[in-house]
Amino acid sequence: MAVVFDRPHALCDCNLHYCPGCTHGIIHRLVAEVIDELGVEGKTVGVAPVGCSVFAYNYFNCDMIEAPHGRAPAVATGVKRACPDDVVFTYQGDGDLAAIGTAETVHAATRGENIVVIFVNNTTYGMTGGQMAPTTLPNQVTQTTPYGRDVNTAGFPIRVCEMLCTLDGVALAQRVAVDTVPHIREAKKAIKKAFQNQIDGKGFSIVEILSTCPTNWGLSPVEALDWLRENMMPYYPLGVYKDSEKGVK
Ligand SMILES: Cc1ncc(C[n+]2csc(CCOP(=O)(O)OP(=O)(O)O)c2C)c(N)n1
Ligand code: SF4
Repeated sequence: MAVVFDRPHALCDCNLHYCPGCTHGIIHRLVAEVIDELGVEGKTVGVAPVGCSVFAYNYFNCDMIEAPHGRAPAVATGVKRACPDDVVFTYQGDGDLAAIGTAETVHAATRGENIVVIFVNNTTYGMTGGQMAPTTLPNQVTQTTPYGRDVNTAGFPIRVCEMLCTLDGVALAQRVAVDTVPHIREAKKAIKKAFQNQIDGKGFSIVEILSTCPTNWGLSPVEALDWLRENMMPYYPLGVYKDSEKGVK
């Protein structure tokens, strides 16, 4: 019988620990499908973050390195410079990438490091219980903003793609989402383009993926997808912010 749907080879045959309705699992699958389709599993090195996706090093079949909190772009820089023929990607949450790892992210981007950054934005510190992240929306209730994020005291959320697209070293900055099948397809195309950019030596590519955290948002999986659409998408518009072939949005 013909197999029409299977686990990508680049994803290990094991159970993922993510909560029901968490979209980290979908994003893992998309990255693994791209690795399979580009035929680069044997020379791919992934860098796992601190956060819920820390166990990414158990889930991908390629070589994986665990980076200290926020330092994945620096670790990826070292790997890529030492082994330029390898295909190197980081997988990072918004607490990891846009809080403690802001400097590493901005400087790897402006240096035009030839790496792929998979940036999972769920507006919260998922693993540690739902504290405010740099991406938490204005008035969003979190463990550390029980009355909602007050921008007068906590500042405004960081729009990472909009910020990075101003840097000359960036080849691709695109924001996608994984809330619907068409969006999931678009997300995969963006991830594939980012990997292809690296193979073609084009420089730093970041794909920001709007993702859910039903557990810390206090919502069911379906409600979480609605919340993402209604609250995240207006603040974080989907689109290509920079494509070195086409310029800045
Ligand atoms: C140096 C350091 N600081 C803080 C922590 C605690 N910590 C672990 S995970 C995490 C938040 C991760 O949130 P995010 O990157 O948004 O990923 P998510 O869990 O939401 O996927 C924090 C603050 C740590 N492990 N190491
Ligand atoms: S805490 Fe949130 S981000 Fe972490 S696995 Fe659960 S739903 Fe996903």
